[in-house]
Amino acid sequence: MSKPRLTYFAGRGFAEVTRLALNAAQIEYDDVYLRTREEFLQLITDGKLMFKQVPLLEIDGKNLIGSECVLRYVCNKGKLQGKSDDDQTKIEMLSMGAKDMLKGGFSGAKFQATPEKEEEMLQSAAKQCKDRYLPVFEKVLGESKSGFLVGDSLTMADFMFFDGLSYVNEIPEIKPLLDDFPNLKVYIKHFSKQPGLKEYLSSPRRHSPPGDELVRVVKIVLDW
Ligand SMILES: N[C@@H](CCC(=O)N[C@@H](CS)C(=O)NCC(=O)O)C(=O)O
Repeated sequence: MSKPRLTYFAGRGFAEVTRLALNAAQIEYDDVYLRTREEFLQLITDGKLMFKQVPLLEIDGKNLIGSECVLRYVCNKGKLQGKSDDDQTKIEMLSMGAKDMLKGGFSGAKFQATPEKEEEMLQSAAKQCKDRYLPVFEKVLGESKSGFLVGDSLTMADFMFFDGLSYVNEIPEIKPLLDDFPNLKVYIKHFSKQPGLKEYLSSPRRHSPPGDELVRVVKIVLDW
């Protein structure tokens, strides 16, 4: 069987949760980075992008799209799921919260038209995070015996939450927020030393939060 191929930009964005899950499942894959408009249009011509959007994961003879659907597929394949219906429901709820937390703007801020708008978006995301999302995850982790969000092993909820939390941890002006959430600091360390993830997170394949170069390439590829 050929190696899975994950096509996206050379940045975290919508692909990062799948990269985290593939690495945790220790599934070898190739990252294919889009750099030109032509490469993107070719994928559409080839019928690989159902809704003309990336990321695309080519795996098991399928063209999978939709970041959450792709993540679910990889979690199922890697047995990174809940062990009961109750656990699966918790996973879904926490994943939704983690997704909304990220939607607040940590990854989108860099794509704003002016530095003022970028700063405004970052600050608003930080406030939402502090008031609504981080206290919930802090409490859940305080009650967890395994150090994971649900049950005794990694699940989709962990990949989605860690993705959002990484921005908080890596954007210097937002990072002090974590001082009020000791369990989250422990969680970052615990998650980061899991097999497969430890190697990935310290490798050059793990991208930084978006910078000017990523914004430039995305604008070219998507013709913004
Ligand atoms: N719901 C999709 C959204 C993906 C998405 O918006 N991808 C952007 C790149 S980050 C894209 O391909 N945009 C092209 C377009 O909408 O024309 C997912 O979760 O994967």
